[in-house]
Order: sequence, then C-alpha cells, then structure tokens
Amino acid sequence: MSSVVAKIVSAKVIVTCPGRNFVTLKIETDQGVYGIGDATLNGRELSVVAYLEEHVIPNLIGKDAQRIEDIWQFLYRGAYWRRGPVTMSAIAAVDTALWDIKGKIAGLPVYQLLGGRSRDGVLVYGHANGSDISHTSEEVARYKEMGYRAIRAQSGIPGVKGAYGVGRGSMYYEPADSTLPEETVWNTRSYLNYTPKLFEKLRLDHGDEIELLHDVHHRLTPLEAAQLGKSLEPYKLFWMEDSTPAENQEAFKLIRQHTTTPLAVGEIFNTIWDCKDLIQNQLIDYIRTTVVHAGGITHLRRIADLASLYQVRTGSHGATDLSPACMGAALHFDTWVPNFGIQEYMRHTPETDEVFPHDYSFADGYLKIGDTPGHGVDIDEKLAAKYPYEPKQLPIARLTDGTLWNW
Ligand code: EZ4
Ligand code: CO
Repeated sequence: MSSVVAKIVSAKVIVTCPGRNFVTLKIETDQGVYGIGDATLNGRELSVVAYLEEHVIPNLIGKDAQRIEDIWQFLYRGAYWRRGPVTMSAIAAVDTALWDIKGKIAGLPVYQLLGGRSRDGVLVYGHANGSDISHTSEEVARYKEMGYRAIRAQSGIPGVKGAYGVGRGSMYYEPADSTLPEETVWNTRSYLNYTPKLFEKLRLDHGDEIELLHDVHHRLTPLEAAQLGKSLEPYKLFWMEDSTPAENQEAFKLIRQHTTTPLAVGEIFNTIWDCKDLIQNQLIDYIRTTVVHAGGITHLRRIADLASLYQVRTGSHGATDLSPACMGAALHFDTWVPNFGIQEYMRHTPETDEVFPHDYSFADGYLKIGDTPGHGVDIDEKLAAKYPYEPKQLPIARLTDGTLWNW
C-alpha cells in the first residue's frame, strides 16, 4: 500500500518562453513523487512568480501534499487578502500540482479521483480567425477539415485596426505580442453592422450542423449586447461570449431579457463569488472559469456544482496562454464533470508541446486523455531552460476618438 503522508520537501517555479511565456510550479515530496501546475497569467507572469516564491512556497515545505483541501483553505483563507488573479493563479498552481501528486501516489488518473468518467471524449472548439468575412469562412472550412465539430469565428472589420481575435499567423494566434501594449482601435457601430453578416455567410457556406461560437471580448454595453444577441438569433450560435464586462453581474439581466442567443462568461473570473449571481439568476448558459485562473480543480469543482443546480454548463477557457499543464488538468475535470458543455482548445506550438510532454490528443473534434497517473502532463526542465522569459503584454483598445476601451 502506498504511504498516506507525502511530505513536501521542495517547490520551485519554472519560467519558460517556447513561443510565449509559461509559469509552472513543480512540487516534490519525500515519496519521490512530484507534481506540476500551471501558474501562467498572461502579461503579468512575474507577479505570480513573486507571489509563489515569496509568499506561498515557504508555507508549503513540510506540509502533507495529500491534504489538498486543507492546503487550499490555508492559501485562500489564511492569506487574509483574498481572491484576485495573482493569488488565485498561484493557488491554482499548487492545487493542480497536488492533484497530480495524489494521482501518481494512488496510481490513478485525476479523473478517477474526481469520480470517474462521465464521457468518452471532451468536445472542443477551435478558432477560425480571418481578416474579413470570406477569409473567416475559408478558415472555418479548414477547421472542419481538421475534424472540429465546434468552431469559434472572429473576423477583422474593414477599416478597424486590430479587431479582437484576428492573428498574424493562421494556427497560433498570440495576442500578447509586444513589450508594451499594442494599441488597437474599436468601432462598435462597424462591429454591430458586420458581425451578423459574418454569421449569415458562415451558415450559407457551412450549413446548420456545425456549432459556431463567437467572442465579443467585453466590447459592448449591455444594450448593445442585447442587440447583437438578437441579430445573431437566426444563425443559432452555440454561444456569444463576454458580450459585456461582467464586474456588474446584474448587467446580464438586460441582455437575457432580450435574446435567446446562449451566453457564456467567466474566463477572467477567479472565484465562485464572481459568478454566483450570474449562475443563481440563470443569466448565463456557460461558465468559462478554468483551472489556472479560478483556484485549481478544487475550486472549479465548487463552481461547477453550483452551476449544475441551475442547468449552467461548463465551457472552460483554453487559450494558448494557458499551458499544457492547465489543459491536462482541465481535460480530467471535463471528463468527469457532469454538467460539461464544451472546452476551448487553441493549439500550442510544437516548441511548447515539446517542453510539456502530455498524454492528451485530438481526434474527430474531441480531446481525449490517457490513463497516466496524475494529470498526464510533465515538463522537460532542460528544454524549458533554453527558452528564457520575454516581457510581453496584451494589447489595449481605444475608441476612434482615443477613449480607452475594454480590450
Ligand atoms: O483573449 O486568453 O476566449 N478566449 C479569449 C482569449 C484571451 C486570452 C487573453 O490572455 O478571449 O484569447
Ligand atoms: Co474569450
């Protein structure tokens, strides 16, 4: 029988930039078993590194890695200063690494520890990004050919510099691309005019079976969001994401009253408190909180359970700035969680995949996890050391008159 206690003997933070920055926590135990967790916060990476190194790691040494819940409570309640992306990403990294360790000691994949399989594969959506409507339609075709059953479509808007979601390359969209933020321009009128035409064309070209998604990326007011939702109803979107900033959860009441387009929110949320009202008032259909930014598997499970009471399903964030260690943990969670909806999946570059060997793979529109004990993702430290940190920030957006807007 394996030992019940696994004392944490060391923990370290690994920063690597195989195309983009990733922060990884590695925790080692006296059982010779280690675990890793993602701590990446895009554009603010080193603040999480400092939080982990200065304030978290000294508290971990000597603790029993098996006591995941107690360590979570210690880091959340015990810090006095609760919540926030830096704190919750750091807690998530610890939590993910501890689930990894528990799985390895038990000889079981994490989804088994959670309660076992609820589905054979995890439905994912990919990103089709084009410079205009016809280009986006070509990209949707390409994603269909790759096997995707659900595709997020974003398009450049003629006359608007740097509309959200339109990358430089076709496969690996990376918004955090410059040392200081790139300035983009936002024009709500052009966007509201253009977007229904995009989805009209996509339905014409690709039929009614493929699931289509769209990310507004916090750009609209509640009333504008309601207008967009209404104008997209004929095209039966899987969801309209982040249609207005959600600091004020009540804002979604207005959107909800006016449209039956399904609503998804929450990739920037850090705790259950950020989405409690949205869920309890059934103002959203999908909750996008994810492992790395919402306190790890331990906290995400709490959010999903609350959501299940109100028929809100999960749709976790899965952009490339979330490392493969987050994706592996997320896929175990997705494989178990009863109220699963969909998982975002932006492919990492081959360099990133090499730094993070993993046992998940894509086929026929689904991601499938293997049965490696733990979460099935490792880090090649030697290779990671070859890619030093590069300071990068996310863009900002301004309205055409120069007013700072939500990127
Ligand atoms: O802009 O993860 O739905 N996906 C997204 C992402 C976010 C980035 C920010 O770091 O909105 O592409
Ligand atoms: Co988004």
